[in-house]
Amino acid sequence: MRETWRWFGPKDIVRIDDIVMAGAAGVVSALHHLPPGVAWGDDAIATRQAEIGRLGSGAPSGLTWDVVESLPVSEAIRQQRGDWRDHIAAWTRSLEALARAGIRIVCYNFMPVLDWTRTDLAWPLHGGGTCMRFDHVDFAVFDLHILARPGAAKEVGAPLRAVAAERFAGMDEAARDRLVQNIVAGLPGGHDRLTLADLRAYLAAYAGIDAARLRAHLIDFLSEVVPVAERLGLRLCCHPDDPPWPLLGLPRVMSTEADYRAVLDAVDLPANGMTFCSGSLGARADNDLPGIAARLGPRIHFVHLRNVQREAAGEGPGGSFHEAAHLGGSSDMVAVVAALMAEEARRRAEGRADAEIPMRPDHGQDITYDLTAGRTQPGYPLVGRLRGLAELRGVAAALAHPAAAQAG
Ligand code: DNO
Repeated sequence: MRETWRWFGPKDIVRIDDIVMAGAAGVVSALHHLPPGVAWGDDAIATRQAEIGRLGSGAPSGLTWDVVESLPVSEAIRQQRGDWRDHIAAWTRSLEALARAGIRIVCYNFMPVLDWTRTDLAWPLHGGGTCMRFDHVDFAVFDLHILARPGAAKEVGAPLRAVAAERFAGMDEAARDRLVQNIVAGLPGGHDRLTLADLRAYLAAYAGIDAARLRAHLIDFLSEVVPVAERLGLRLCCHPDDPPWPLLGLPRVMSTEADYRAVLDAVDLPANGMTFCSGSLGARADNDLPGIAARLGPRIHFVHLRNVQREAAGEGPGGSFHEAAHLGGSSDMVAVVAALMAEEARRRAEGRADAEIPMRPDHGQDITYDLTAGRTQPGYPLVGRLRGLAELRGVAAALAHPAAAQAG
């Protein structure tokens, strides 16, 4: 796999020099300053490519911008309201500009309103490090008592309602505020921090949109953009829902293998692909990660590798989890890497030009120097990701080595 590293642009706490020292070959980035619905221009893309291409000293970095993450899909497109047709046209123009710049892989997601969601951005670990965590009780506290969403009480089961009520009663104002901030935090470099009022307005807008309808909107969108991508030689790859189940009564339709199968089959072209994110998919015990990598392999255009520890075994979708070390946690990362490498070998045998799949170490725990003031960037610390990349690189090197068979 081609080792890449997510970089949020010049505002990122990690420098291009750091990425080179981490040993990555390519960069994953986006024009985070441009809002969804606006077409990306040639100049802005070229500027980001130039930033990626040089070290702090001005010398060439040797890095290239390999993957766009994300080309944002607007709420108008997801809901098919307002300017949604113009937004699809803008998305298509962005694809054309990216193709002119030689950038071929484009990741996006179709999660309504909230992208990745955690209740704690700095959960303490043994030894002093921290990680991100999703606590299903805290989330129910937010839903039932802070957002006070109409309908929440009907959806949340009685036992969880009771635990949530008790926890809410024990939280002071500061703890409640922190929970709100964590849930609506958004990505570093992004501008999608929401207020509770924004969130309520979005939820109201989704009143008539169930999972079937959202999936139909996704398929409508893909029916327009995938043929364009195919013609331009680009590969689109939808990121899974994180966590992979509905939140706040909002539908989520890219959470399981069956979800992907439905959407990949509906617009059955190679350009319609998947971002295989082991961390997002791995939050559900019923997602068979190596099996998904094998069965959907030909359509995997980009890979995120990270691990989660599911905390309540057998609880099914909706339970708590935290972000483990890359080789720790509930998912068998070696089996995942092996399945992805088998897919690469299959592509090489077929003569596919895209045999090497770009992967990035996704998220990381905050460890050592990540814990110093000014080094915090939720999910995207330097040292934690460096550790993850180094471990994954070791797995890949070992699996590729002839001595691996001998080691048994
Ligand atoms: C979180 C990320 C996601 C991802 C988008 C892709 O850290 O994995 O926010 O970038 O969902 O569109």
